[in-house]
Amino acid sequence: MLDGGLKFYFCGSIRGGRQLASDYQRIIEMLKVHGQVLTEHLGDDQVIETKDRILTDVQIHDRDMDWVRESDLVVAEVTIPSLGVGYEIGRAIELGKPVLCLFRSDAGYTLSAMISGSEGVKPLTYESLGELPEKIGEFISERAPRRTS
Ligand code: 6K6
Repeated sequence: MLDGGLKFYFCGSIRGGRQLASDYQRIIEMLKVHGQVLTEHLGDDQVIETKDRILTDVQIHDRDMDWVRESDLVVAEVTIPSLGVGYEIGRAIELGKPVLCLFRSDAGYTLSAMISGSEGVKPLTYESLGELPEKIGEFISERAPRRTS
């Protein structure tokens, strides 16, 4: 682990649809057991509706990309198709970030081949949130950057 603990960038749909917002909140809580979540607001409709609404799209994009650069690991909930989440995943791969993509099998969506077929991501299909703490722990053990000193 790096000095100061792990930093996660969590991705989840906003303009793509907020039907799974409460699940995003649960996943963010699971990540917080292991470190800091830079995008904690993604589980909270009220913060998104108020605080982020006052930012321009350019400010949102630039702030979020700074956080992707700062993060050690990216965890994306990809069940609801979202252009923003797909974009963040692609940029994170190019930046060499480990990316875990969580896809819920029973929600009636189909995952894009550009995510499930990408070598740059670890895809994980799940049926219930209860499966995730263990799987997230495994991803962190396998892929988290380690202190060299
Ligand atoms: C509120 C209502 C509409 O727009 C807002 C404020 N927008 C955003 N605030 C924070 N992060 C955002 C915003 N729009 C996109 N993002 C980033 O893209 C988040 O990190 C999400 O992971 C992803 C969501 O993309 P869309 O395409 O579903 O919005």
